[in-house]
Amino acid sequence: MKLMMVPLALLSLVRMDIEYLRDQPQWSLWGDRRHIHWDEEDHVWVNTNLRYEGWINADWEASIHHPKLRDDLLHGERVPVKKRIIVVFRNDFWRRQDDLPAVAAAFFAEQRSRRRLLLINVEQFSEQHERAWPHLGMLTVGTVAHEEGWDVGFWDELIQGPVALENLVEPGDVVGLSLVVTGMERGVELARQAKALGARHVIAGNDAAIFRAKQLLRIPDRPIDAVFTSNSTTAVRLFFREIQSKDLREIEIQDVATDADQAETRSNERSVLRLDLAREKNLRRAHAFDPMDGFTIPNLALYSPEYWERIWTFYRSAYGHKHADPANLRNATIHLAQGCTRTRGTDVCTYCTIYGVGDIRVPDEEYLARLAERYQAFGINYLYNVTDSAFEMRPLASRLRAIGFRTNGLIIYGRAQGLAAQRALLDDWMGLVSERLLINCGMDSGDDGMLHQGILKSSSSRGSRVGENRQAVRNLRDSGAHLHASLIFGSPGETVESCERTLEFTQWFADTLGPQLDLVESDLYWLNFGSPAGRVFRDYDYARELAARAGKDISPEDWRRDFGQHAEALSVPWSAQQAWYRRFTRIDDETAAEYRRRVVELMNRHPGRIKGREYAFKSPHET
Ligand code: B12
Repeated sequence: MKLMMVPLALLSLVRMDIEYLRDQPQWSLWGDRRHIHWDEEDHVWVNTNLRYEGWINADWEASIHHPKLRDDLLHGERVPVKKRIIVVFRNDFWRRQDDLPAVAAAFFAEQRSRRRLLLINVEQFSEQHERAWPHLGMLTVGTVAHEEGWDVGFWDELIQGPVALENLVEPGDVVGLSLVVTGMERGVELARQAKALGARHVIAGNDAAIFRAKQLLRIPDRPIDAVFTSNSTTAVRLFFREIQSKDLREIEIQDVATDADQAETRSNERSVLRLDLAREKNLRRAHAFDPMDGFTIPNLALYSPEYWERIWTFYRSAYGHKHADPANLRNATIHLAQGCTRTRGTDVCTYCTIYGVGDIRVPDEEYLARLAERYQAFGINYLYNVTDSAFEMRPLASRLRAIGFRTNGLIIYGRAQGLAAQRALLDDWMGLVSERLLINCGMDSGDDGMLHQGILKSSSSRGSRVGENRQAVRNLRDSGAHLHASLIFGSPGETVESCERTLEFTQWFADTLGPQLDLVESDLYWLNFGSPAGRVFRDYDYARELAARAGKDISPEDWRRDFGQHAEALSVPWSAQQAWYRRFTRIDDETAAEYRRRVVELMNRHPGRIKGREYAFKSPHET
């Protein structure tokens, strides 16, 4: 009897995996690549080119007699691909370790460590921030790795506090660090700890890592082995597929850098974005551009129920009073489209450190329908769309309406220029919610000089940006939408008078909107690598231009001491931040801090405001 069990026990230790060979479709994927996308769920290509063919009408009539044709026209032609059967050892056996013979357990422990990914959202000031939103970036990477058969664990320092790696990392693990500006130094320390605990590889991604990939990979003791230098999920998928059988040095994947020289220079400076755009155009011409890269339907259940409960509890306590049924609020971040309409591909506000703003793409209805369905099925009823600026994306609003998209509430980013000029579009967005629409808008300043020259809020020099800010507020009031405004004190050329104008403007829109004004975040002008203003670390003439805006000048020695010497740093030192004020404004960081305090006081008198997010970010150095 016992002997009979062995083959069965052995059989229970393997699993048959099917690999779908995307590059081997069963029949040709004809037509324009933009209308062909991969269906992750059914593992087929979906070719919707039929919809775009001139002779569609004839087809439509004919299709009445040919259900397949009608189906292809309606839902796209579904093209299966060749498959490969892979026999893999079960990586969840460790949950059943107690019933395995010791030899097998040891053997499989080794197997298991080959495919465990631990993702960490690194945050060195976790106590400072609101903890009301899940980390969609980590979840997206985790979803892709999990689809490739990896066991994925998460730790979000923003939500869960500092991570104790010794409790989580096991020999052979891959540790993934999600790095934004407030996590760089700590991220490098955690990478060293993870290596000391036996992690096989430490990889990094997210905006700050993307903008400082070379610098991260140049660190002498190589704490970080690879940096993902874009938002590409194809790069993530290929990495977790190939690293199972290849050594890191053999890996050659676009946008995965394992060596500083390999890492592309990333920045929101126009000169760099122009190169990115040219590269994209060439890929499109060669039909090698995947318009759906970066769009992945997240597996929301990969985050634990405890993680979700923490977020929902925090959200309900901070924002609940703005909702009809706070007790049943289930909020989440969603990625409905990519890019910022302000950029037109190459022109970015001088302080912006969001990677990918020039990459503007809107997914098709079929994808949006599946995405909305996934969130609905998980019970999410309040969505924060993270698209850098979605308001003016008319195709997105119309596709959402076409698929019958509806949610209790929605947050989108919108530019004042768009809100002022496209009143009707506000009603379109309002039509997608049953309770509330919140527009997150960088109003930034009440001074035209700051908005036109300091921040370069728009590529058009015509008209008044402050006038647009005010018209945007009036349109929001009339539409019933709510506002989350952000302000900045310290743009190039800033003076006490321009700060006063910003304060006066804030009082005006608070009075104009009343309860429709939810919160105002005020900020210093943060100087970060990757922003157009980051050029100041490499370009003395640009520094002179900035100084001239404040009626000042800067000597080469002062420039080198204040900025030049930090060009290769991982993050911008506070001294350079203070020098920014000293050299390029007519105020200083303390005056800016004082105006931030006055905005907080103004909002503390505003009935129904959201508490706890007055300061977008307060550096520990700040008074
Ligand atoms: C939603 C959001 C939040 C939410 C949720 C937390 C979070 N970080 O997601 C909240 C409001 C809590 C938040 C807080 C903060 N945020 Co924030 N946030 C965003 C926002 C609007 C969207 C992020 C998002 O969900 N994108 C969509 C997902 C799918 O993509 P993703 O996160 O970029 O991840 C992709 C890639 O980067 C990559 N990736 C990401 N992580 C990893 C890890 C590995 C191992 C790999 C391989 C790949 C990888 O793969 C993902 C799929 O493509 C971005 C702006 C933007 N549009 O990116 C700012 C942004 C990321 N935030 C920023 C900052 C500074 C902060 C704060 C520090 C600010 C503050 N208030 O103090 C805090 C703390 C951040 C933290 N440690 O989490 C900055 C970062 C700037 C920079 N260059 O570093 C951004 C870019 C905004 C800005 N104005 O510059 N944020």
